[in-house]
Amino acid sequence: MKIFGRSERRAREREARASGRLPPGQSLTEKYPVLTYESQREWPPNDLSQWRLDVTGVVKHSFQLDFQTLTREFDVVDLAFDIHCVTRWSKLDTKWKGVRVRDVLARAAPEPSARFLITHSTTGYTANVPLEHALAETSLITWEYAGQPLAPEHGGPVRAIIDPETLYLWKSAKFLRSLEVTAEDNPGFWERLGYHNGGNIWAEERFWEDSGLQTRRQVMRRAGEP
Ligand SMILES: Nc1nc2c(c(=O)[nH]1)N[C@H]1C(S)=C(S)[C@@H](COP(=O)(O)O)O[C@H]1N2
Ligand SMILES: [Mo]
Repeated sequence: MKIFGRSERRAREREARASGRLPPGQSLTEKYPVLTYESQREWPPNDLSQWRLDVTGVVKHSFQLDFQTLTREFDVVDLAFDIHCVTRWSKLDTKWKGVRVRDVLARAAPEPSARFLITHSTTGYTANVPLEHALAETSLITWEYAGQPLAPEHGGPVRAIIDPETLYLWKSAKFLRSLEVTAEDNPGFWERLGYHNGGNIWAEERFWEDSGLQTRRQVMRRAGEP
């Protein structure tokens, strides 16, 4: 089956670059690469009826919800946007169904001290962002990609997508388990291992070196840890 010829991919890439849609240092993929550090036996059951989300931290109302409650009590939206991985692939016009993170956070009512969101996976993976990225129009709790249930290798049954047109996709935790609102920053899984704490794709915030930091200790200090 021919999906896209190589010259066609290049033509699309040139067009995306010319129209300012392709961030610096990225190239287009027509595939959907899988980037998961967890081994398959750590993945959660691929079963929406068993899935739960905790919303916790510096909020007035912590709560837990199941999938039925999520889809019944919040607006379900269909969104299309581009995604960008720090390993230099970008994918245009990806289509998702989900509930906006900001709607779920609004129910929790963040305290005035709230400044960051840490998303947690069932596996222990975490990703940290300033709250404004969590509140972005395109930040989603999602269970459907391209009209199909989200595949386990892409983070099913439910994953987060966090401000994908501003932040590299490592900020979007697969196997979503909880949203933790915090007053202090707390570098996540890849941030502790050498990825930039910010992760802005347009500023190419890829690795510690890009922020002038060299060691994990400097990264943790910058985040407020003594
Ligand atoms: N739990 C978890 N979430 C994760 C990752 C991971 O390894 N584990 N990888 C991140 C990275 S680096 C990217 S690019 C995207 C990849 O999503 P995909 O495998 O569906 O393309 O998920 C992000 N979220
Ligand atoms: Mo990535």
